[in-house]
Amino acid sequence: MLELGIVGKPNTGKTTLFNALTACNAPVAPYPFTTIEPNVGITYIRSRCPCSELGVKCNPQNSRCVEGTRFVPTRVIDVAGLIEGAHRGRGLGNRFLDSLRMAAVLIHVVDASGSTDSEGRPCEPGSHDPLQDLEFLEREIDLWLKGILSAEWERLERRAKTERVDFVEGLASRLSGLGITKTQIATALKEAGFDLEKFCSELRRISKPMLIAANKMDVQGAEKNIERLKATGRVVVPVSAEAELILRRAEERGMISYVPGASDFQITSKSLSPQQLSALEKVRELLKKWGSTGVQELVDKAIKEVLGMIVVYPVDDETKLTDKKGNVLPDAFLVPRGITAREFAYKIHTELGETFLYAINARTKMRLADDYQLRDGDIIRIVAAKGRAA
Ligand SMILES: Nc1nc2c(ncn2[C@@H]2O[C@H](COP(=O)(O)OP(=O)(O)O)[C@@H](O)[C@H]2O)c(=O)[nH]1
Ligand SMILES: [Mg+2]
Repeated sequence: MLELGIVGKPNTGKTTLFNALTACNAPVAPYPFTTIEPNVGITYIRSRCPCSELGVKCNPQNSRCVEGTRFVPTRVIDVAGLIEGAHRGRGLGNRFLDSLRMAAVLIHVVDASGSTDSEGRPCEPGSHDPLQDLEFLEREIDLWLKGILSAEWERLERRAKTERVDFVEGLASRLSGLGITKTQIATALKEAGFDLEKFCSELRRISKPMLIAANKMDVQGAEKNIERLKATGRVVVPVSAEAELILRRAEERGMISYVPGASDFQITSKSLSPQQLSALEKVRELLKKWGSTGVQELVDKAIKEVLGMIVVYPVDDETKLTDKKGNVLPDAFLVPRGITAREFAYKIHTELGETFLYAINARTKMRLADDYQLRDGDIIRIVAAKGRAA
């Protein structure tokens, strides 16, 4: 399963975001290093479920469907606060960085209100410039990669003086534990040449793409910084992790009805205290202003836009849109954009890939060309020589 990594300096709201995304409890506190071990949980990416368009009632097995919106699970990891020097082990940074090994995409949480200094200590709102936090974090990840690679890189360089050396092969074994592929290594080498620092920076950009969560948008003064963060050209999503956490907790306790990502909610309980009501109304004001808390949009963007994934629905029966047990549109798979039906078959099951014959588009009932690239929302039946399909 894909993994989203939440990174940033201490106190920007990473754990609050993690808790909102996973609606489970991890310790939150306004001082550095509250999080010692990484928290790992499951969160959901939003996608339009074909059920409403096709007028069928779905029975999701690996995902959830709420009023025509399919929520597809993905792993999320809350990495403890990183400060400058983390790659050298400062503030346990090395260990924290190591927990990013399997992350496919990174969410960098910054405190857009500027009320956290560069070491993660609370400070007067607006007194720290969040733009300063962007480059430091990218650099720490570059240097962490450099630390992992430098011995092997030097060895390859020495050998290259006397023989032909394949750098891609040489580096691949050091990087396989980081979920980094040979293609990614080759691309980074092509861009950077044989400059190790440049290579690490390219490799980070390619293998750990990042977007910015401009958190604490509810605090006065955040708005101006959000515009400045956007002006850097990075993908920036304004969020209030705290507001989303309030909503998801209230929903969990049956106080409100709220679908993650929605622009409003309904109060469903009659026994709320005046404090609870006023906290909820404050959140409602925020939703009115920003359209949503931004949190659901953030993870949707991370997976779909930044990582370039699409959602595909495999079925066994293309007329009933069911699996073998009769479940309608049972599974939603996150797969890379550009994948072919045969490659998709391998993702479902190695054997299905090996015995793949052809695939059918369940919407048109037409057989797909071998080079057809799957589209977001496609419903696909795989026909294989052995066994009958997904
Ligand atoms: N105003 C505001 N405060 C927030 C928000 N998200 C987190 N915080 C607060 O920021 C502080 C640090 O949060 P925490 O999640 O522990 O940060 P971490 O160190 O990055 O994991 C806590 O006091 C949170 O309540 C937000 O969206 N708005
Ligand atoms: Mg934390």
